[in-house]
Amino acid sequence: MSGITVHHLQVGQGERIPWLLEELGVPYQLKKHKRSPIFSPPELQALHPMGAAPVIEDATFDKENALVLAESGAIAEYLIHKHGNGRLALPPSHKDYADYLYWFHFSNSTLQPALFRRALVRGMSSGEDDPRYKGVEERTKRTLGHVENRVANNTYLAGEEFTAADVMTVWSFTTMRKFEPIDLTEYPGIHKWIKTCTDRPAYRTAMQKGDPDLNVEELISVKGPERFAGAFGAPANK
Ligand SMILES: N[C@@H](CCC(=O)N[C@@H](CS)C(=O)NCC(=O)O)C(=O)O
Repeated sequence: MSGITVHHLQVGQGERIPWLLEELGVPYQLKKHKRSPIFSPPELQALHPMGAAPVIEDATFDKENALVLAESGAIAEYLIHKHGNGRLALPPSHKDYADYLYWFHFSNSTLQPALFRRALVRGMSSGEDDPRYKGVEERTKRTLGHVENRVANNTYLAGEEFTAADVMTVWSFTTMRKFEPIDLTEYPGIHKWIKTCTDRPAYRTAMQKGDPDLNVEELISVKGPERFAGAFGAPANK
């Protein structure tokens, strides 16, 4: 083994990592895995105790003992600092450093859990009038409104510079909508921001390599893509 290998479970958040590497201009090998039928296939589960993607193997510094790293935020920081000279991160001296940190972490710490929670509670509830669903819906709208407010007033999440915070977050409004729909009619700022980010050649190249069967124009449309076959979250009584 040599260099960096990215394990990507197709139609999933691992798309962030090839995108980041394309932006950084760092070479990598891409190993694509298919969902089986929803969760990771056995060969991907065997790579890391959590059995989830993305996972990278990095044999750059030790060919005999490749580093194995999971968790997209950790992978992004590792690649930026070990291979990317700190590009796409803002340094502590930057005026927007705190905003960069906040939005980088917001993606996996608040936004993704909010979307998953809504999907799961929808599946458990009797319908959209169910008080359990209404509670999480209110919370999710607050979360989405927070993102909307940010990108309606700034070109990118960290401010005026495109950063890894955008790479971490865009998928929640593109491919993730195959699992949990979000109609962007109410969020014109988010729609404009995802279009700006996904117009980048590095995004297009990464998606073409990792998920050539996904239609990017559908992913970035206002209404969003068709749902993934077998996605959870349909009301239990339907
Ligand atoms: N917080 C983790 C989440 C990883 C995760 O749940 N990945 C999903 C892909 S979207 C996965 O591997 N699902 C299949 C499984 O858990 O078996 C990260 O950001 O890397």
